[in-house]
Parts: sequence; C-alpha cells; structure tokens
Amino acid sequence: MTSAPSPAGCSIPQPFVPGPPAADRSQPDPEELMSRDEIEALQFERLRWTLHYAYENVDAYRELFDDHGVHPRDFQQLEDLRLFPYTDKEFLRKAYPFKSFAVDMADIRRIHASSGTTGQPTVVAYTENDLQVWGTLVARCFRNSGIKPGDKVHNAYGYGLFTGGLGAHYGAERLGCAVIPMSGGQTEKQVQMIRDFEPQAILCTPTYLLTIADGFKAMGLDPRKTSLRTAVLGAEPWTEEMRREIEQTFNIDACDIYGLSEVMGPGVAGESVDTKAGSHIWEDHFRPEIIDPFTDEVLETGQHGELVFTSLTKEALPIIRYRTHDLTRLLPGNDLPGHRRMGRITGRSDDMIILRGVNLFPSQIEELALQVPTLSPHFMLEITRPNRMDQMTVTIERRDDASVEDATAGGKKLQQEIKTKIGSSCTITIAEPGTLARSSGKLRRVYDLRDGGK
Ligand code: DLL
Repeated sequence: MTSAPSPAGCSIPQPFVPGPPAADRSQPDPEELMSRDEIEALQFERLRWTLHYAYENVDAYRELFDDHGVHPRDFQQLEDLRLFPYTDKEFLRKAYPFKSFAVDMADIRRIHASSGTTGQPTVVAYTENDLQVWGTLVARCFRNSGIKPGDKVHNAYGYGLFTGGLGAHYGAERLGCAVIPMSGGQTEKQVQMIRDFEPQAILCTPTYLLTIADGFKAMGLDPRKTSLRTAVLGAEPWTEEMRREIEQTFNIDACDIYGLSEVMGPGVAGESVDTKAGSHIWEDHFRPEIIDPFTDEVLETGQHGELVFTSLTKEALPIIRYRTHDLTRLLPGNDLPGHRRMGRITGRSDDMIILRGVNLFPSQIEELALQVPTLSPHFMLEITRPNRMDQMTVTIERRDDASVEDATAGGKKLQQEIKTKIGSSCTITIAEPGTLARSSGKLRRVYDLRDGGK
C-alpha cells in the first residue's frame, strides 16, 4: 500500500490517497461497488489511522481520550470504536476558532462555519485532500441521483460560510457538469435563469424549491414545463409527501442529499434515483452508528435513534463519534451493498416539540398536511402557554385552487388527523396563499413562544 504524506505527522501513515477523478465520470468509483466485508476491512484500517492521528495532533482529543482512560492502541477490532467517548458541538465550540484543527494553517485550504443560532459558530476546515474527497463524494451523490456529466446544474444552495453552496458547486464540477452558481434568494432571477439557461438539474433546500415554484406561478409560468429533470435536495428535514409534491409540481425526480458541516458538509450520504429508498452513507469515508439519545447505548441496524459519525480519512478536522442530534435509522445497503443507507431524518433531538407531554416534530405535521388536497405545504407552528397550558397553532395556507370553505374543511380534517395520529390537540388557522414567510435556504417552521420564546 502506498502512503500519502500527511500534512501533520502521525505514527501510522495515512491509508488514503485520493486518486485523480475517474476518467469516465459517469462510472461509479471502485469503493462504491465494494462488498460489505471489503468496506469493513477498509473502515478498520482507516479508523485505526484516524484514532491515532486525532490523538497525536489535536490536544482536545488527547485530553478527552486520556480522561476517558482509552488509547488508540485499544482499537483492535471495529466494535472497539465503542470504547471511545462521544463528541458534540460543545466539544468543537470549546476549541473555537481553530484549536480543533489537526494541521498547521499552511495546510488548510478552506474554512467554513455553521450558522450557530445560539452561541459561537462551529468552525470547520479542509486540507487539499479533504476538499478532493468532498468533491468526489458530492459527485457520487449527484451521479446516483441522476445528474450526468455534461448537464447544466443550477445551484441555489447559499454560497458563503454555509457548506451547501460551495460543497455542491465543487461536487457538480467534479462530476463534469457546468455549474450555474446562483446561491439562494432573488427568486425572480432564479426563474429567469432557469428559463434562459435551461439547466437539467437544480440543487437547493426542498422548501426553497417550493418558493421557486411560487416564482414561476407568479410570472404566469408552468413549472412543469422547464428543462429541469432532477432536483437534489437537502439541508433540512423533508418527507415522502413533500417529495411527491415537488416531483408533481416540476415534473422531475427529487432525491435527498444529507450532510453536516462538522462531518464534511453536503454529500455524507446521497440517494439513488433508481430506488429513492434512503441515502447511501459513503462508508469508505464515514463510520455511522445509531445510539439511544437518552442512554447513549449503541443500537442495531434498523433501530431508530441518534446518528453518530466518525470520519475515516479527514485530515484538517478529524471527527470521532460525533453526535449529530439527527434522528433516523440505518438500513442495510441495497443496490450498493457495502454502504448502508439512512432513513429520512424525522427531526433533531434538540428540535423536538414537547406539547403537554407529547413529543412531536414538524415533519409529522408536514406529512399529514400534505395528505389534505386543499392545503398547501406552506405552514408554521406557533407554541404558546396561555394559563400554563401548552397550545399549538398550525397556520397553513390554502391551495390556490381551493375555496376558503374547502380549505377550512381541510383544516378540520388536519386537526383530527393530528389528534389521532400524533395525540396532540391544536388550533388550525387557514392563511391566504402567499402570505406566510418563504425560505431561501433552511426554513424555520417552529416558533416556540413559551417561556418568552426562543
Ligand atoms: O446543511 C449541509 C448540507 C447542505 C446538506 C446542503 C445537504 C445539502 P449544516 O448547516 O451544518 O450542514 O446543517 C446540518 O442539517 O445535522 C440536519 O439536521 C440537517 N440536514 C442536512 N441534510 C438533511 C437532509 C448542511 N437531507 C444539519 N434531511 C443536519 C434532513 C438534513 N435534515
């Protein structure tokens, strides 16, 4: 095996050498086609490297492992990953801004940061190799989702510190596409560029694609009659009902893409257009685990819980057992047997609404609302506590073509469904089409005004 010089030293040579892009970019990378046994053998070798590398190059990991009484030498088989402690956003925040980096700044080529609605943002970084891997994995996602080399790709993920814009951009370039770097916002301009440049694919959040659909309709245009064939959507939770809505609105295939800045950015996992059955996690670069978020116990493939990731090849910012707070389950690989899939993210453990003792996520409301034909996918949830009793109001727009009476009847139906399927009482307010706030990126659906609001 050849070993790549690591930017910072490690007693074990970096087992991963990024190769040149595949000559024929429409073909899978060899690692994509590996069997489960081959992937696990690779994971073992790369995990061993990562644990040593993190311990030897990041003080915070060394202290954490030492406090936990564990040493990278203790990793003797894949299951031994459980011996190592979890990390989380707080672990990275304490190292703000650059103390979690494992290499000198001279070896860093890019820095991103998460928005950080509370407290300090989390800072993430990439070496040259890291950027190559990122581009390769995003390209894999796009190819599996049906984008082809030579396609024009309209990228409406936000450019900037957010990893969505640039992450998607370089992935599409690596696949051999012509990227139109639109970023989010300026919806009329988005519509114009889609009409004039005739892209085959669009990349954005699912709720922003709905905003773009509104833009088409406002200009008297039919979104089903564009050049678009494929959308690769992510960065926020969305449901199967939302997929159907988007596919029908634009007459396209819509696939999921998942990722988070701390682990890499978009492209940690991506969905195949042939199966549309959950995103393949690229297990040659990330080892996923599902844990019980309350007991921290590791769960079996198929069980619901919190997704945890360990990076296998990252150089600038190795990630060990990072708790994402995203709730989902792992599924066995299907068309790519070496790479397990993840189910849809049902919500984040820290975004769960507890309403009079009942736990609920906005995605459950989305699922039910979209089954009522007179109601649109545009809704928001407001939680208040008058007289010390939790109260949820769902404000939802009626569809353009539904009368106020029909939408009101639809609202009653939704209220009953929420009561029977979720177990929560709520008030439904029907809003006029186009009156609720639209997103140009991640949409905020929940306004919790209890305890003064957050
Ligand atoms: O949102 C990276 C990304 C950009 C993914 C573009 C896909 C497309 P962050 O801003 O760090 O990174 O936010 C990460 O967003 O922990 C999830 O809670 C949520 N998320 C990302 N993708 C999905 C998805 C980017 N496909 C956080 N489904 C994650 C549900 C998602 N939630």
